Order: sequence, then C-alpha cells, then structure tokens
Amino acid sequence: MRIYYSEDHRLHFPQAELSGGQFVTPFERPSRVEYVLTRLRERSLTDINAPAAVDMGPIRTLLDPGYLSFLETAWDDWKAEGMAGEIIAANVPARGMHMDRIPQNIDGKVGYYCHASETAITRGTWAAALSSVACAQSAQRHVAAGADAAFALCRPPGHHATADQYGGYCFINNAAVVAEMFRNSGAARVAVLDIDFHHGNGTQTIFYDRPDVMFVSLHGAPQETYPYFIGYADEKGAGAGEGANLNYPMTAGTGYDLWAQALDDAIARITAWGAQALVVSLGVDAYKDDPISFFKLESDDFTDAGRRIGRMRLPTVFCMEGGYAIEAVGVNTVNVLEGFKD
Ligand code: SP5
Ligand code: ZN
Repeated sequence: MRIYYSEDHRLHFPQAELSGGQFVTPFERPSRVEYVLTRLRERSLTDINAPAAVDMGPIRTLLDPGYLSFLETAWDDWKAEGMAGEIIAANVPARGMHMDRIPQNIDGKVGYYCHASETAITRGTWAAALSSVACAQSAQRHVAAGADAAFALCRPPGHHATADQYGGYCFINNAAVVAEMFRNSGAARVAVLDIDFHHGNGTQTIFYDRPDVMFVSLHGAPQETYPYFIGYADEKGAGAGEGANLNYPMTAGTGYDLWAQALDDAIARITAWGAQALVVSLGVDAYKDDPISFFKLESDDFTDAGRRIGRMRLPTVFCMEGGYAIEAVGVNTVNVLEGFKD
C-alpha cells in the first residue's frame, strides 16, 4: 500500500494543551507519526512518498474563505497584537450571543473560529496543516488513478475541523477534502467511515445536508466525552442529506464485541447505500490504553477491523486521525492497514 507522509508535520508542535486546568505537553505530538513510520518500515511497508503540492481548489470549495484566511495569518496577527504565548481561545460565542458576527480583533476571531480551547495554534500550524492535507490529496489521486488503497499519514489530524472552526487538534478536514475529491473524480457516492474514538463532528457537519457523501462514525457517546455537543444517534442528516449520516455512540468501557457489531452494521449500511469510494478516518484511540479515551480495543482487534473494512472491496483512502497511547499507535495503525490487505 502506498503511503504519503510529509516531514512538515513537525512545524506544528504547540508547547501547551489546556487539560484539567493545567497546561500539559499536547497529547497530539510529533512523535506519534514517528512511531507509525517505524512500524511501517518494520512491516516492510516502505512505499513512503512525499506528497505533491497542496491543491487549494477543493479546500476552497469546501471550507469558509474567512476561516482559511484566518488560519493563514492567525500567528502573525496574534504576535502583532503583542500576545506573548501561543494562540488559545478564551472567548467563544455561546447561548444568547451573536453566532454570526465576526470580531475584528484577533483575540475575538480566535474564539469565533474555534470550538475547543484545548487546541493551540503556533507558528508552524498553518504550514503543517497544509502538508497534512497535501498527503491526503496525493493519496486520493493515487487511488483515483486505479490503486486499491492508500494511506495518508496526516498530522495534524482533521476530522474535528468544520468548514469554519478548528479544535480537537484539527485545522483542515483532510478526510472531507478526500471525499470531495472522490466526487470530483467520478464517484457518485462516497462514504466516510470514521473509526477514531471521538465523533467526527467536522466531517459530519460539512456533509450533513448532502446526499452524495455518507458519514458514518463509531465513537464515545457525547454525554460522556468530547466533542460533547454532537454525535448522537438521532443525527441522521438534513434535507437532501437525510439518511446519509449515521452515528454509533458507545458508552465507557465498550470492548471489541460491541464495537465490532457497530462496525459490521456500519459496513452493511455503507454497502447497501451503494458507496463507490471509501474514506477511512483512521484514529486508533479506541485502544484500551489510550490516555484520553475509554474504549477497550486490543491491538489485534485493529487487524480484524481492517479485515472487515477491506471486505467492502471499495477504493479506499485512509487518513490518519487520533491515537495517543504513543508506543502503541504505530502497531495499531499498521494493524488496520495489514488487516485491510488480507
Ligand atoms: C483527533 C482527535 O483524536 N482529537 C481528540 C481531541 C480530544 N480533545 C479533548 C481532550 C481531553 C483531554 N483530557 C485529558 C484527560 C486526561 N486524563
Ligand atoms: Zn480521536
């Protein structure tokens, strides 16, 4: 399987994540992908390529222009305002406030364009986010040209980023960009299967009213975990997109038996719907030892999950998402890819 990877991910490494009232080293850190690279090589998955230059076309189609220009200049604007530290959102629009009036001041803009203050923006964040989506785009082109599958080793991840908000360690929604590109390259119906522990709120929101992209997510129940305010089972899509959104929220302690039942159901629904291409949001934070999650999957379970996904026999792009049990991230991620190929 071909892999796309860019060293530019290292440009995004904030010092701080707001966690439990303290600033800690972010869970989403550069070494995560080093573990994946090491494991890929151990397993002789060595077709590792730098991505082609980013194509802003599909990104501009899908995302809000104000959000993109905010991301592009946020660091310079923040520094120009005399801020000493990294960009952390402090004031966000909430109940009773205006949701659609954009402040002029950078501190206000940060709140407008952010949905989760754990995520900091630093000097290299924009460049790293572009390199991440470039990996996803190159993977999509490789599959659209006839390959069975490709793996985009994206960092930063993407599935929490909406058309106009960052958060959950995500800035540009890589999986959504891939789905859009599959549509442009001739797939009438594209499914996004999100197996990251967290609900893919960004991807869901971007495609919520679209009948041509189905979003399916297995995740921790929103009553119990981030992103808290979205990801319920009764979110089924809107308007023409009704029926093309499917959530499988599961409670703390969920193990592979229950999780695999949800996966099988998800796969059956994607197949019945008639998807012609598949994007997998590949987070491995459903793992039992993940420090911020509460499912109980074992490493071997990821192999089995990959096998089940592979049985769909769809052209597939895998986009790396979360996974924070750092030493196990490589094994778990590559297990999915190897199961898929079996
Ligand atoms: C891509 C992805 O997996 N994003 C996850 C974002 C999670 N955001 C909430 C993090 C909460 C961390 N709480 C730490 C508790 C430590 N016991
Ligand atoms: Zn996650």
